[in-house]
Amino acid sequence: MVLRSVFRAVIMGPPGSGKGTVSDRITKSFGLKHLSSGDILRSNIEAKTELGLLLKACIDQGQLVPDDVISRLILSNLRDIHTSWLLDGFPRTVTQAEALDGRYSVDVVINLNVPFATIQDRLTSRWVHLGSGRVYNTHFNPPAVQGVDDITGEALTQRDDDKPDTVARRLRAYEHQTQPVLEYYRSKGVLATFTGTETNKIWPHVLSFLSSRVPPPCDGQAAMGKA
Ligand code: G5P
Ligand code: MG
Repeated sequence: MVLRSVFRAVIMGPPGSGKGTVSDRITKSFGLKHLSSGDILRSNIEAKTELGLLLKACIDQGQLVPDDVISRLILSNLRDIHTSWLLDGFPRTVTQAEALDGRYSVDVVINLNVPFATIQDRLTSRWVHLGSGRVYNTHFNPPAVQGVDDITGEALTQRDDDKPDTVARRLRAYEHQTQPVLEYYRSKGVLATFTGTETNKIWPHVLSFLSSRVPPPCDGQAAMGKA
């Protein structure tokens, strides 16, 4: 039996920088399992779990949820994944990064460095499919039929935290609480920053960077390249 190493990646960037969009392309190209902290929280809200009800106000106001709660939630999800993974939206504070470090060593951190000025417009025209986390945008990547998910045919919704005031608060939280995490990973030598205003221009650089680093998936099925 040939044993292959597990590859562990994190994707970071301000709200609306394209983490979900790029994660989807990475998943299709490299077969990494995508875990988004925001998607997990939103599915708890949708399912009206105790945790979801407790955290909804916090998320709707554009504030980060408590470190211990999100760290426990993500680490318990990771425990069930035995293949290569990509974490999106976690860690978001140095405390969370230390909690992750205590359990796993991260191979690369992809940082999408998109200017704040580019972001506001993107979020107000975003539509999401709650079940899968698939993201659309009325200008950038519209669904085939307006308001409907391409794959399932289910209705798309807009996120409660995509209102302009809330987006401004999320950007402030990013600046004060999340940017220090970039320094944390830079000092560990795993940070790779990709700067730009368009995902389609950033993506080829991410693709080529990961192509030389991600080991082939165990079943060898995931196609490399086009997403
Ligand atoms: P989330 O869900 O992690 P954010 O704020 O980090 O939310 P968000 O909003 O999900 O990030 P994104 O994933 O970076 O953004 O971006 P995206 O969805 O791919 O793209 C945004 C839009 O732009 C889409 O409509 C897309 O189609 C479009 N787009 C992409 N590229 C382009 C382009 O080139 N051009 C154009 N025109 N459009 C483009 O977290 C939500 C909340 O959960 C809590 C917090 O309250 C947080 O605010 N939370 C945590 N709290 C504490 N700790 C954690 N670790 C937490 N994680 C989540
Ligand atoms: Mg996202």
